[in-house]
Order: sequence, then C-alpha cells, then structure tokens
Amino acid sequence: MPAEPVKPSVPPAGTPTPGDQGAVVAERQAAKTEPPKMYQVLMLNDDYTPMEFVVMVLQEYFQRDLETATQIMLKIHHEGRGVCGVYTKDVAATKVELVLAAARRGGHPLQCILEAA
Ligand code: TYC
Repeated sequence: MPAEPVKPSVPPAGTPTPGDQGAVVAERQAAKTEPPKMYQVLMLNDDYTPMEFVVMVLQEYFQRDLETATQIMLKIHHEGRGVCGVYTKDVAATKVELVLAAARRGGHPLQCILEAA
C-alpha cells in the first residue's frame, strides 16, 4: 500500500486563521521616494569676461557642443543671464565651484549661481 502524501504543515498564504477577524494585509506599498529637487546653474553677464572663455566653460563643464555653447553665451550676453544646465543640488553646487575657480584662475569676473529649478 502506497504511503499517504505528507500534508504541508503551513497553510497557504492568505488562509484565514482563527482570530484574524477577516483582516486584509496589504502586499504592496506605494513607492515613497520623491524625485530629487533639481537646480539650475546660471551664468551672469559682465563686461570683461571674454566670450571665448564663456564658450570654453560651457563646453568643458556643461558638456555643450560648440554651437550650443555659443548660443547660450550669446543669450547671456544679450539677456544678462542664462541656464548652463539643470542638476541635482550637489552636482549643481560642484559645477558652480569649478566654474568660479576656473574664472578666478583666468582673472575673469564671471559670475555663476545656482537656483532652484
Ligand atoms: N559680455 C561679455 C563680453 O562682451 C561676454 C560674456 C558672456 C561675459 C557671458 C559673461 O556670462 C557671460 N566680452
């Protein structure tokens, strides 16, 4: 005579147990992580920083191609300020520091600031 199959000792998930009063357990939680706040890095116009230096900064620190860098530089030149890029706070702050350090090394008064996007 074949042996009886062994019954599982643990009931399947969701099986009501005495005393649970029909409670339902949530199986999935809504995602709680918010997307990070983003920050714009802007450069401001001045009368002394050479246009070529601004274009170089946009290429070097903001990965802009020559044409885009020239357009952004001219926008700043004509409108007083322009967005170089949009980043998380730490990345944006680091870019501001790097640009200001390069400008001071070159003896230029170029201003670079960070603003909430
Ligand atoms: N106005 C500068 C000039 O005529 C050029 C310039 C452009 C300077 C953008 C700063 O963020 C700047 N040489």
